[in-house]
Amino acid sequence: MFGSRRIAKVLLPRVSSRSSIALLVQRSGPFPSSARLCWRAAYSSDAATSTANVTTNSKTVEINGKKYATDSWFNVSSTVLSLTSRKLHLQKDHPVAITRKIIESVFPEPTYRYYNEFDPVVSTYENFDSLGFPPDHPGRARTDTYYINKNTLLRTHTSAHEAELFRASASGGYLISADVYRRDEVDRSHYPVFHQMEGARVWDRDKVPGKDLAAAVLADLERLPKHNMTVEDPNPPFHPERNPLQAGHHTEAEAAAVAAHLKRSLELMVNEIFSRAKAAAAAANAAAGDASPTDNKNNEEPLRVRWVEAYFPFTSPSWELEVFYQGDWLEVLGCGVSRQELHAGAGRPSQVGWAFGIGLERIAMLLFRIPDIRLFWSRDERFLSQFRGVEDDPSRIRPFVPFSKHPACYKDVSFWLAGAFSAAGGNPRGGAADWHENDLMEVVRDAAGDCVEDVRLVDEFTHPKTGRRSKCYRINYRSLEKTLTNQETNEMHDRVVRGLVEKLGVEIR
Ligand code: FA5
Ligand code: MG
Repeated sequence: MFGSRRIAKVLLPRVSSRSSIALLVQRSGPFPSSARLCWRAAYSSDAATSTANVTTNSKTVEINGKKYATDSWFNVSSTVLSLTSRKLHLQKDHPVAITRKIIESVFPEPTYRYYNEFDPVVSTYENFDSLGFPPDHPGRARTDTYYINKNTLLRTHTSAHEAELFRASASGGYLISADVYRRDEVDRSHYPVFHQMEGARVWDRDKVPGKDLAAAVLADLERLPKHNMTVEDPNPPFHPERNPLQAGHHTEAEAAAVAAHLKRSLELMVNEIFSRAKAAAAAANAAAGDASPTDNKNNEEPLRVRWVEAYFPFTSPSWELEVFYQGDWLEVLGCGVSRQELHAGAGRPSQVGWAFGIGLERIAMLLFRIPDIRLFWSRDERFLSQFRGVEDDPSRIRPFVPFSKHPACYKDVSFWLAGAFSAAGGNPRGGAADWHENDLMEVVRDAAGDCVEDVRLVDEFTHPKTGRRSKCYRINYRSLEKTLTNQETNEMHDRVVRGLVEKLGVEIR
């Protein structure tokens, strides 16, 4: 019954349920409330789970030494809870921390202040409302976000601290580095916990010389270093429909000046990262006695970077920066001119500025050529030793050398969706539309942890008579650290199957 049914044809491309905060805004319609009813808690309410810093029981959860009351919204697995204490961005010589330090060097003190210790537990107000997310925004769904209780969650992005820092107004700019949490798919570039760096720069229109904001911003732009990287930027600084400036708040000259300062600042950051990546590859080649320094074998692709228009509820106009990497455009950050409502709401209506949010793992993967996001969580010396001494001396950065590629073993699981998910289940909403793949991903992560490389939907079927729906997922088991035995893989797969039955109520085919 739990057999590994193999289906050769991969039927559907994978679509991330949440590839970005920006994307989500474009989906409309209220969050399907039935999804809430379908969730069964990912932890046993009786059995207290305990790790170094985390304890849960049916009523409270302790995270980083603080206790929080849980309620029916609680959906954080013990695996994810156990990661809240890791703080990779603060771990000396960890690639995430090294990447943070390099980015900080491009945004120097005292103009920028660094905040690296904010607690991951925030209110729904901080994470969503303070940033202008509408009440029915899909990002608030329990299928996408880890809730402690109805009003408290694990932050999904570092922007959760924006309003607080705008209010404090302690410096001309800031950087926040922190762990962020999203229920998401399982593959080599997605992990339920990753690290973001948020940056912002503000000017006070009442305090700049002659109250000429645009001139002050342009003068600061002039003081920034220049770079000779080619950047594709085909769109105008703002567009009335697609990417409007904030009429009534900013003149065209002001919006254009802030946008130019923002883009140059971020281009300098990308240039810094890629210059270091290039130097690292050249040094590795030289050490391997590989041809002359002019041999560009591993860097044959010239760096390509482009700006694309984007949407965030808390910036306008907005952009994403993409880098051409391994044959495709990879989004590395989102940014824009901060919405004036945020400054006003923080009691600083005369402030104007920009903000950005970047994924540190994504940048670290480019910088060190780290092929799998799970590696960042490894405590294996063969991983960690490759970065030792680099934080204090970034000239020692070298491309990561994979220590092994252990064999993969995939197993399929086929099941009928539970009544509430199934068209035959009498759900007036059509049921199956409320099936959330992220719930399955969470069960898999909980049962098999980092031994799962990816999970893919390989078959779907609707029974022509009963309307019952079935799905088949292929789970690819591969440890980064050792060769899994058949028995280990089978045991993990059995745990996955049991978890799907117990937590999602599916019926195994
Ligand atoms: C945000 O999170 C916004 N808060 C960014 C922002 C800040 C915009 C300030 C404007 C002003 P987004 O969801 O696109 O946006 O994520 C930002 C970056 O985080 C992405 O560009 C990417 O580099 C990284 N990221 C997002 N999801 C993942 C993921 N699942 N795994 C790894 N990195 C991710
Ligand atoms: Mg995005």
